[in-house]
Amino acid sequence: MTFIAAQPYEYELPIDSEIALIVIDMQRDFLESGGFGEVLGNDVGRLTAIVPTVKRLLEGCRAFNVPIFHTQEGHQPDLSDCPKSKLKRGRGELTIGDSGKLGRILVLGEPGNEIIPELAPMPGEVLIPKPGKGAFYNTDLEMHLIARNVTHLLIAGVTTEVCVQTTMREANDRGYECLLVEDATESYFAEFKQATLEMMRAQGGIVGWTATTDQVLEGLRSWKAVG
Ligand code: TIU
Repeated sequence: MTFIAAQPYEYELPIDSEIALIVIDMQRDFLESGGFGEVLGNDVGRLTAIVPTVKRLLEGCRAFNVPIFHTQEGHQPDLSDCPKSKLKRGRGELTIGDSGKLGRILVLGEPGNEIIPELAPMPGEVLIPKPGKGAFYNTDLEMHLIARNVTHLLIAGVTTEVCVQTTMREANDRGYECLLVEDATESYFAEFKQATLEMMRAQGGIVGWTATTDQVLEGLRSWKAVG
C-alpha cells in the first residue's frame, strides 16, 4: 500500500485502478489583465503566483504517466449554453459574451479562453470545455475517466471556492477519491481558499483530502516504484 501524506489522514493510492490530475480553468480569462476575473473586480496577481507550482505538479504527473485533464470555462459563441441566471449574476462592467481586451469574455475559441501558455496541454492530455463551474456538468469528463479506469483524482487550478470546489463536490458525489492540491489552487480571496481547504477535509474528509505538491509528488514516486 502506498499513500500521499495528506490531511486529514493518509490518502491511499489505488492498486487496480488509476489516479488522474484535473487542472481547472488555468485560462487567460482568469489569470490575465482584461479577462473575466479582472472584469469582475479581482486582482489576478493572486492567481498568477501559483503558475510555477501548477507547472511543477503537471511536470511531475507527466513523469509518472498520470493521465491529465485540463478544463476551460467557456460558452458557445451564441451563448446558447449559458443560462440567463449566469449572464445576470457575476458581472462587472462587462459580462459573458461582451468584447474585452482578450476577445469575447468566457467564449470558447476566443484568446481569453486559452489555457495560459506555460500550462498548455501536451499531446495526449484532454482539454474539457465546460459551460458551468463544475467540470462534470454537461461535459465528457466522466466518460473519459470511466474509459481510463480512473477512481482517484488530484484536483488543482482556479478558483478554489468556485470551479475547483464545485468540481471536487461533483466528483465526490460520483464516488471519486478526491485530493485538492493546496499550493496548486488559488482564489481571488485568501480567506475563501483557506475556508475551502478546511471544509473539504473537515469531518474526517467529508469531501476529500488536501496535500501539498511536494507531498503529492513524493507519494506518486513511491507508488510508481511499487507499481
Ligand atoms: N469568479 C470566480 O472566482 N471563478 C469563476 O468564475 N470560475 C472559476 O472558478 N473557474
